[in-house]
Amino acid sequence: MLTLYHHNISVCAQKVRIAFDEKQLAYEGKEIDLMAGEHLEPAFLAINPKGLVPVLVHDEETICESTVILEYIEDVFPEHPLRPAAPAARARMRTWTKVPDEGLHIACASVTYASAFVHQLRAHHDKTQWEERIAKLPDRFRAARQKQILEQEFDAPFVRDAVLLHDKVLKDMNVVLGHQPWLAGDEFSLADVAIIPYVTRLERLGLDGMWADRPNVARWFEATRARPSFDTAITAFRSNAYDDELKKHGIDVWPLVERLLAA
Ligand SMILES: N[C@@H](CCC(=O)N[C@@H](CS)C(=O)NCC(=O)O)C(=O)O
Repeated sequence: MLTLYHHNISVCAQKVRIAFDEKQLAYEGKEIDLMAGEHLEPAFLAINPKGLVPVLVHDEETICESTVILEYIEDVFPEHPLRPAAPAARARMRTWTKVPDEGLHIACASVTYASAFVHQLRAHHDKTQWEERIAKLPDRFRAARQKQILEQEFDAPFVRDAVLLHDKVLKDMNVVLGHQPWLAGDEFSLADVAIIPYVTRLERLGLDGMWADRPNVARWFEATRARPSFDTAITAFRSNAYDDELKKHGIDVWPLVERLLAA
């Protein structure tokens, strides 16, 4: 029995849902309401003390961290493989799955918070409530970052670096995708699974201008959206509460992003 604790628009949860669909694995989904702070309640902290989704529970085993979950399900369910067989392609795949863990994920959270979530949090919580919420976050670096963003929005110092990191990843993707259809080579793999949610997030924030001059990224993104797993794992989980807000506020920040990229 596979149980996934997740959230509809969580990028890390999207990765795992894409893999489940590509591998034709059935699972039971338990949605954790991040906006309501359900991930910081004792019941969820008992499952993941870091207070983060996704979490996979497979029979008696609890696995946190999306990249670890992706590798775990490949190990346990090798059918419909998403890991290339050849060692070199597998190494290329892992180079991409490390990209979110080595900075892109935090950068994505920073850009999303600074452009959209900050407005949603303010709409749902007064200052005392969001201070209480931040105080509960187990990861103090994450807490400090969220606090700064709530206070300074797009002017928070690390938001610029977050935008530039996205730009660098898109640039690297454009080069690699100039000579192969998918990020690790000829086959769709965990490399693509790991990156799709981050490009989708930029698109949902109305920041697709970031690859206007990167045709290989545009072609790859179209190809990922044409796969049934995109609909099952991402589109089917669209929510007006989150997605419409992302677009509404993202459009406001596009001129700021453009300015940062031009500087
Ligand atoms: N490195 C972790 C990151 C997990 C993570 O940051 N999850 C986000 C949703 S995408 C979350 O639970 N955020 C709650 C919060 O920031 O309070 C992974 O890959 O699973």
